[in-house]
Amino acid sequence: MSIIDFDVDTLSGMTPLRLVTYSLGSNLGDRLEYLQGATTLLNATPGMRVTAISSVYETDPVGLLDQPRFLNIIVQAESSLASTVMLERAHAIEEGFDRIRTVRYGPRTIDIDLIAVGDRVINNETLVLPHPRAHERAFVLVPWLEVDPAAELVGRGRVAELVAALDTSGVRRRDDLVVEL
Ligand code: PH2
Ligand code: MG
Ligand code: MG
Repeated sequence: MSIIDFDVDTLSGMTPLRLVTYSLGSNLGDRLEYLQGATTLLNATPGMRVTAISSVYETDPVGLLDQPRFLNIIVQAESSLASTVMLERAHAIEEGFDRIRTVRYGPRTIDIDLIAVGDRVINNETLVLPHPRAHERAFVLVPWLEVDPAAELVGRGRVAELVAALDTSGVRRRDDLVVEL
C-alpha cells in the first residue's frame, strides 16, 4: 500500500458526517431474520444511525448460479466513523451470525457489503470504495434507487441510469416481507 492510498480518516480519527450505503444479502436459513438482525446491529453501532431501509427483494443468484435465491436489501446510515471502521463493523456482525461461507460468491447466511461512503474513493488491500462490482449488480442498484432516487455512484454516474441499462428481471420486490428498526 502506498501512502496516497492510505485512508487518512483512520489516521485522524475524525471525519464529517457521511451517508453510508450497505448492501445486505442472505440465501441460507431464515433469510429475513438474518437481514433484520444485521440491520438492528448496524443501527446499534455507536456513531451510526440508520436513516433508510429498502423494501425486501428476492433475487436470482449472480455469479455462482447453482445456489438458492437471495433476499437483498439496502441499508443507509449517517455516520462519521472512518470507512475502515464501518467495514470492520460489518464483518463483526457477519461473524456474530455464524456466517457460513465455503466458496466465493456461494451461499451465505448473511453478507454485508459496504457499497459507498459519501463520495469517498478508496483503494487499498482491505477496502475498495465504491464497491467494485456495485455498478453491474441489479440486486444492489434497484433497492438503492428505491431509497435514494437521486443517488450517484462515484465514477459510474447516476444509479437511475445504471438501473435503466441493466436487466432487472431477476430482482423481485417482496411486499409481504419487511425489515424495520
Ligand atoms: N452476493 C454475491 C454473489 N451473488 N447474488 C444475489 N442475487 N445477491 C447477492 O447478494 C449475491 C449474489 C456475493 O456476495
Ligand atoms: Mg457480497
Ligand atoms: Mg461480502
